Amino acid sequence: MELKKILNSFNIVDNAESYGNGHINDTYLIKCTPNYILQRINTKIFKKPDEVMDNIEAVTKHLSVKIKDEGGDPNRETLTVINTIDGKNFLQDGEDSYRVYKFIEDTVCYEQADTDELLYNAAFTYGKFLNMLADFPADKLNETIVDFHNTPVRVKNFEKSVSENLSGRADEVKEEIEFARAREHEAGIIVDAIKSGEVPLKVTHNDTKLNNVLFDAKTNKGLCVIDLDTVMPGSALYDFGDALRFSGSTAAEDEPDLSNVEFSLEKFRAYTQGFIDSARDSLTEKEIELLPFSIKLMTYECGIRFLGDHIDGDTYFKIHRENHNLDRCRTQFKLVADIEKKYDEMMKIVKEIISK
Ligand code: ADP
Ligand code: GN1
Ligand code: MG
Repeated sequence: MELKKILNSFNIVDNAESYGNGHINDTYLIKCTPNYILQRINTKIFKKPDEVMDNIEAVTKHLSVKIKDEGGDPNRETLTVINTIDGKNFLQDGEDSYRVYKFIEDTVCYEQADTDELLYNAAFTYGKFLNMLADFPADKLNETIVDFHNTPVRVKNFEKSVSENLSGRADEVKEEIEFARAREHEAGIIVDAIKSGEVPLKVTHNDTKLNNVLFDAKTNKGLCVIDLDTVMPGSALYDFGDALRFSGSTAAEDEPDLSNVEFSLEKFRAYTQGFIDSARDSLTEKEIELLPFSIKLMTYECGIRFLGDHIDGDTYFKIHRENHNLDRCRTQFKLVADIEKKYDEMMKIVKEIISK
């Protein structure tokens, strides 16, 4: 369907321009009064867009009540889904699915965290998000991507990609495959702790990149958590670990020059402080003990996903240049190796923060 007709289905008349840096959905800014965000949901990845949108509608309604109760502004502090003229929360157009959100004005979205203050604020915002969803009935949520952070399943899928070698590239990345294989034995640590009950299942975001938080342009405080497609039962460790996978690096996720890529203990300290300050009361001893490990595991998991996609022939993550997924994989593996070196120091920092 042409864009004009899609927009008319949401009772919007105006133009659209491509927006944002997500790897999954196609995002457009619709410039009119007020502005909107239009997204084509990637239905190769989210096979049941109706279930995704039912989750998002339920979660944002819940958040909206909490935000109002705390004296906040739900129009800015959570996403607002705009229905179609038929009252549906998304538009199905043949194979394609589209949704519209209110555009949240006067915000900034960062691709990298350059100050400790920003890291602290991002962590506080994701911690608060977990707190606000602590009483959301998890059984009402659809599992939009099954086994999303089940790392042993991710390892199995990775091994399948290597053995199928659809792109024929496996021979060129032997070193990376070896790196991944040498760490496969640690893949089950968080899922096992969930199974044994030492780590509780919670409603979590599961994709806590820095660019999934909008910051208030005036105060630079974290304002709104976006990209709610993967809100599902999970572990707070997934949210903490994935956030530092992205924000703890001294370089971008796709930095081609690995000499620029390190895991920063300073960034780690700032983020951990913000996360503990907001989520401390709900964290168990085991979760606190596993905080540094969760970063290593989420970084490893993302690395094998990028490498698997490179070997599959780039069918999952959007790429913008040749070997883009391989570059992304290499930054993740460089970070894993650096985290291994800095692990004792990271444990020490967590202890210091907790005992304050
Ligand atoms: P993806 O799943 O592809 O990552 P996102 O939902 O994260 O897509 O959106 C991509 C980008 O669009 C975000 O990083 C942010 O910059 C911008 N964005 C998304 N929703 C809004 C909104 N409601 N208001 C303002 N900006 C938004
Ligand atoms: C994708 O949608 P986006 O760009 O925020 C991916 C995450 C990865 C991330 C790596 C649904 O996130 O799991 O960690 O890329 N989202 C999905 O940058 O697979
Ligand atoms: Mg995103």
